[in-house]
Amino acid sequence: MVGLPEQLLLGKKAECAAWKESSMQTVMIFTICFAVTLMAAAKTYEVNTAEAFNRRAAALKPGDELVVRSGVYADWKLELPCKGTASQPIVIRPEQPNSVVFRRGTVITVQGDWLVLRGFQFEHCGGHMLYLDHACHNRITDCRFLWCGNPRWTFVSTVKISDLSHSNRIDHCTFEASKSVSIGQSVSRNQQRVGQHNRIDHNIFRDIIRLYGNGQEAIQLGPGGPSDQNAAHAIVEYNVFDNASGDAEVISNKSSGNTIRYNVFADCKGQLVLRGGKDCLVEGNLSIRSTGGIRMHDRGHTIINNLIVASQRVGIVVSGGTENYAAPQDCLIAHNTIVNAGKEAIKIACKPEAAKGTRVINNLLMADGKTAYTWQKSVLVHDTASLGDRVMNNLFWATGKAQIGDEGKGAILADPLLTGPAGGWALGAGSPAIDRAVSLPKVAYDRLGIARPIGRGSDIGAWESDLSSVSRSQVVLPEIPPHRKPFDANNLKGEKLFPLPAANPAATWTRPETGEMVQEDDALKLSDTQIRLKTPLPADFVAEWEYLPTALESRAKVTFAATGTHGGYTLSWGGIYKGSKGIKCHGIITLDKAGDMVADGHDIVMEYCRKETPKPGAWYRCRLIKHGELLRLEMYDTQVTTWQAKDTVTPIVIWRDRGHIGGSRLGAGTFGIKQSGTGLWRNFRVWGCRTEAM
Ligand SMILES: [Ca+2]
Ligand SMILES: [Ca+2]
Repeated sequence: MVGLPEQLLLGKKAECAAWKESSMQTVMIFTICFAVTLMAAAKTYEVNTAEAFNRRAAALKPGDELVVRSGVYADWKLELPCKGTASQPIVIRPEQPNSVVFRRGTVITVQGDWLVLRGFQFEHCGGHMLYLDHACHNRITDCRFLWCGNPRWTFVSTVKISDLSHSNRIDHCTFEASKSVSIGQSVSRNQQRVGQHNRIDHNIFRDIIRLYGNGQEAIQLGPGGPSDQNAAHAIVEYNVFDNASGDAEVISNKSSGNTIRYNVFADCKGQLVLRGGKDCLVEGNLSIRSTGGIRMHDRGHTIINNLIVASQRVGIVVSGGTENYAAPQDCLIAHNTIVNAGKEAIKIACKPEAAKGTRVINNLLMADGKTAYTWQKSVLVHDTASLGDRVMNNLFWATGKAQIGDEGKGAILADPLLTGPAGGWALGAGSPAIDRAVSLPKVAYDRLGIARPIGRGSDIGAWESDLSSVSRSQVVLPEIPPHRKPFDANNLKGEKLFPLPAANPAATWTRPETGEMVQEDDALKLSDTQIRLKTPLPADFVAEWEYLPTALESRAKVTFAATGTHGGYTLSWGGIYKGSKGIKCHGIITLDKAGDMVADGHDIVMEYCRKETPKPGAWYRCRLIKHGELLRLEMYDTQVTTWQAKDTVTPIVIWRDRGHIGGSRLGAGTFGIKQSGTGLWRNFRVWGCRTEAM
């Protein structure tokens, strides 16, 4: 066992550290607790208010259960200071599975130990909503975190693990559409410590859409800085990252001694990144159809048995060192199988500082040269750092326009004869990879946990097996999520409802007596006024418009599915928001339903955030879809963010109205625009939804 720093034994959490520090002591404490528990039978308490929850939570004993009655609760501030034991954990759960939804400003601070928080759903909660604050041996399991996080500051973690929080487990949870970091380990104020032996396993991270240039990683193991070099011994395994595209780093590793294994990455606009820290093990992960597989910095990493398929750019990048990014040193990249990377299967960078001492051995590398971008060339190994003989005994198979590149020493140039379904391949009979690996004691198993070697020697690549041995595998990776077609609102568009020919008097805006509406060119200039469509819209529609604020202070709203002038859903944006750190954001979009805010504050920051004035002439192209329970606002063009590729659609607000907020789902109703200050509107169009699409 790795010894904990001495300071852990001081102060409030001395007890927490002591659990780990001495097994003898642990046994004694267990025995005492067990005896006490036998005397006082465990109890179950039901609560339905935050006050009752906190009052009960402060007094819970080992083995007790705290049950939250079924319901939807907003803005509960909860504290869990109680302590269970290893054999008698305290369970906090909903009355029935999935029957409790916490939303918006709900915050749970766990300071206790041996607690199990199970089966809750969190919707639109903000950053740091679940905080493990000097808490140990807790389990967060079977919870769903939907649309949580802080879009104003994407670096904030939804689930935050503090520096003195050890041996916690977060498992079988779903993180969907997170707006900032989903799970993050933080450090102490002096940047030196990071929590140890935490395990993040069997979770799903799904549909995370990038809102900003940085932050919003699915998992961040340490925030970077001096703590990089401290051992966290985190284990991240059996997680699925499905369209987890919040940051170029799907997992950002910034601490040492971590194990990241048996995860599946599919369709992510990013990759697994060892950004800082040393001595990490990256084993048996599967990456498919993502931007990249693995990128690495710093020293002593072991990257083995990974399968990287159809990565748009690079399979594995051994980065060059810079002032802030340590050059890789003494790493082992072995027994990986990389198929059809669009650019390099393995790229070894040299600038500004070249990787040193890194070995690239027994990898199976093949490509057919079909790249995602016409300007790309597929090269199997591009060794700009001149590792030379340290690239050895790899199998290369380049067909079509692909090139072998720097083959190093002892290369085998032959078709590996992969067989079986894509992603579940094995080496076919007579494969030149069989038994041809040089012996590496560090790689005692293959990617499915089968002991190497079978036969006369280990096989090159990630498998030590033929098809028959797959059934004996010790490791069962999560299923690869199917590739989903991007949502396309054009497929929903049916009959055009607005604008209709001028002869149709129903297709006009109404304005209140006091309103001012001036037509300038093809745009409506609205100043401190509101207008409304004369005809209500159907329950399902697609609306598009373009908008230009004339000042940062300008605010605008669209309200739809309203009854006359009342209720409805309202999307608001514009104005100035000043965050806790004094950061000014402009153009923040929020959604409410019948006056009840859906999200914690704000949903999204538009491009002119942190700028002094709106861009003159920068029209924001918006598209609103209301279809069944789906509400979706898209921004369409380069004005949304500076980092977006041209002409991409960015979904800004996606919400499924399941009736948890503001009563049951709203149907047909009026559509109105409200302008505070001055803004320009143009090209307003509405379609009904095609019935066959419904
Ligand atoms: Ca990042
Ligand atoms: Ca073999």
